[in-house]
Amino acid sequence: AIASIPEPQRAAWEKHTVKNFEDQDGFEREVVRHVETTLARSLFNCDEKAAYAATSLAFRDRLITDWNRTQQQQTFSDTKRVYYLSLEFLMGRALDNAMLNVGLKDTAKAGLADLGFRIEDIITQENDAALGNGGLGRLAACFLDSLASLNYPAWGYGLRYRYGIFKQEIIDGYQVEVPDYWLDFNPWEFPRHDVTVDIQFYGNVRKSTDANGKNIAAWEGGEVVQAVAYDVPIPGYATPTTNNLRLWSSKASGGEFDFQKFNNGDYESSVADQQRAETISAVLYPNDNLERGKELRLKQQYFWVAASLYDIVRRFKKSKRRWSEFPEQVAIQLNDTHPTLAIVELQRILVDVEGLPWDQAWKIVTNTFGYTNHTVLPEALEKWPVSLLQNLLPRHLQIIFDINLFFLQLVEKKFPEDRDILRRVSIVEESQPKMIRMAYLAIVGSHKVNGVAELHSDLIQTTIFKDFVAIYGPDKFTNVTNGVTPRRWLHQANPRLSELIASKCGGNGFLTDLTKLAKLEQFAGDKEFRKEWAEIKYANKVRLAKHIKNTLGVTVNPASLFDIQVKRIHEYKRQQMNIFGVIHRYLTLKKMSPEERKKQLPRVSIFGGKAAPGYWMAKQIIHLINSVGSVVNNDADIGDLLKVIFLEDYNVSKAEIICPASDISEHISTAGTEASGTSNMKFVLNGGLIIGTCDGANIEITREVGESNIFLFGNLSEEVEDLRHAHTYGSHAIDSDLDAVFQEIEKGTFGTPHDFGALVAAVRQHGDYYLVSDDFHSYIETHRLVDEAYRNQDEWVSKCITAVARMGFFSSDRCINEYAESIWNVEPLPTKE
Ligand code: RUG
Repeated sequence: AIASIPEPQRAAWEKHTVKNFEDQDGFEREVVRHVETTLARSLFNCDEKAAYAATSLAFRDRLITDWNRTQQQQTFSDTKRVYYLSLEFLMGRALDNAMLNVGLKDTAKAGLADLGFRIEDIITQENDAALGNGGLGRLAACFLDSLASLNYPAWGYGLRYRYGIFKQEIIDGYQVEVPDYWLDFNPWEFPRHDVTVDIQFYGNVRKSTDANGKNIAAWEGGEVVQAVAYDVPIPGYATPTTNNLRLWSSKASGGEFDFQKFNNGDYESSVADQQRAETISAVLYPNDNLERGKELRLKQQYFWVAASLYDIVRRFKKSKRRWSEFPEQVAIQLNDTHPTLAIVELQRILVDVEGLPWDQAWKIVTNTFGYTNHTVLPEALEKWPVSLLQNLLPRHLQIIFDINLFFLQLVEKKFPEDRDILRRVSIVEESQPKMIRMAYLAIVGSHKVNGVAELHSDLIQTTIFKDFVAIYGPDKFTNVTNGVTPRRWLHQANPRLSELIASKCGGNGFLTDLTKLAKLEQFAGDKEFRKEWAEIKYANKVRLAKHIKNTLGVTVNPASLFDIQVKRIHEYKRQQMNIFGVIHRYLTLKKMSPEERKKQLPRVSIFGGKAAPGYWMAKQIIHLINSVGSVVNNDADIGDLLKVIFLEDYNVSKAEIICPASDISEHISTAGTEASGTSNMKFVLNGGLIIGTCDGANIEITREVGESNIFLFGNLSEEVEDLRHAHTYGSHAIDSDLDAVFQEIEKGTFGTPHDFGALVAAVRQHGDYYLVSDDFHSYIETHRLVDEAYRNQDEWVSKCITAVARMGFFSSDRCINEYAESIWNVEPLPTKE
């Protein structure tokens, strides 16, 4: 135990306690101090990187004092805490966010200018913390922001990957992956070398009985790897509450390397163990909505889950409460099935280590966990081979079998006549090889299961988890529609729009209560206001046009309609349909006379997103987009009427430039496939309209903003099954416009036709699983309506203003309050100054 300072000496501490800077002078003093001492530089060799470092350290110092205070108060008050377990946290940059949250960005801007720097140049020095793939990881980051801003006592737990999501380069139109080593300088983390946990793998289980005849299981042998904690402070907006994100890094246990081997000259194998241990947290798996069943991935999951639970249990034990009170002190949310082993690990700790009876332990476990499902796509549902678990985590496999046994007994009692249900719901899939179904384990071990948008939550209850609704009743299942943080996605990304909104909504209050945006609606008809609004949109488009020019060398006209689709590249998200639509537009323009062309609305079609390195079809889509771009962008007949842009290396900091610059953004997944989507919310919040299918959160966005302020098209999720059936068993006629597009591709207009053969064949010959042909006509038709609507700028801008005014529901604050009330049962605990 760490002793605190005795009473008589406390006065000295209090006298010297760190005082935060509050003004420009104080800020500059801190920057110069860090440059001259921490960084050992001076005014003669302070470059932008050093100025970034010193600015970050100055703000970090501020956060740390708040963070200490928050943690102390949370510990003393002994209230319930939330632990958010996520294998991904897509945080983006921290400095800008920290400056805005403590309300000192203007101070820093003036201070940096005084010291010879432009704040924009300093902010952009920072590497993105890109510890995630896409929506799931970014949602976790938005949640951390809301938890702190709403003063909830909460910690995030994740892995400290040395390499985040790869950097994407486009070379000759193809995606090339480059490693993202982001830790060369990271002032936002604190290594806690005193907080380490030994994590065991492999080995075997010895069973025995004690003097009272009680069964005992001991997990013995195997190898041990050390988990070292790295803490990242998470500041709330306009509150001193600063929460903690704890990321685990792996390290060989028992010293750096084997000295014996080293001294014998066996240098290579002396470091081998160390390297093997460090591999666990080395790299983020770059798959989005796809699981690949690799052993290292399972190792990552257990390593992170075991370290986190050890930490949580240790903290609970300090309170000296009874075990039955654990769920009153601890709520653990599983972000997808990736942390599902936490359920098994807690049961193991309670039964094997703490000696609780199985049933008592299981009650504690199920009352502690909540599980969020993020997908219904079969290829994304996690399953692990029994043989892999047997080898890596032998005791956990036994516990899973026991959990399953007791669960199936319950099912049998409830449905004695239905033999087939046991096979359907068993956690162990009786396949070859046998598999553990992680989603089923997560449901059985949690007290609440939620989907992330209304349609998605309905779908999980009526399709993939239908039997579980019958077993547990509907109350175990609920919906919490996703949201985004307006701090980063409006205030930080679009400062001018944020300021304009504040001027009409009675100040910055909308940033902490987004429903206050409603006041904007009355200005939708105000000419002067619309003019200011349109000017800001134009300036944001100019900013993106500059980025395009600087990175790709292509000139785009900011007066064109900017049509943007940025997200992971996936067949279900249908970027292929978008690019087929672009080709259709190109062909239509080509057929027109020069006079006719002059009447057309110029458009820039912008794409961005990464393909999983092993996802060949997604990579073909990227190639087609780039190939179409190089033809269209150089066609003198077309000029500014159509440009096709593929933005390299889409990430959080680029999204902050892209979202404010859209006129229309595309959210066009096959109905029923996109669980929610969150960029749809970001784009509307930034004053762009969307074209989308009736899928995920698009449906609720429509309900909120009104059907006249969104462009919906395509088949509904209820229709998908029948259409797929018809493709497989009937004759599948391809839409005639789409067929013309395919013929043009096959003529070689966009390069070797063979390169794109698979994309065409997927629709024509292989059943068109994603219904591109079925939706193509209404997609094209709806784009025509977009063009038409955009011509009337007054009305268009009115629509945008109205839509923003009605977006109050989509704040991640609303979302977190719903989780707190209906799943976690936790209360805010504001940090006192
Ligand atoms: O694909 C989903 C998105 O629809 C959703 O908005 C996001 C956050 O809930 O999660 C995404 N997701 C789902 N990412 N990975 C998965 C499956 O593991």
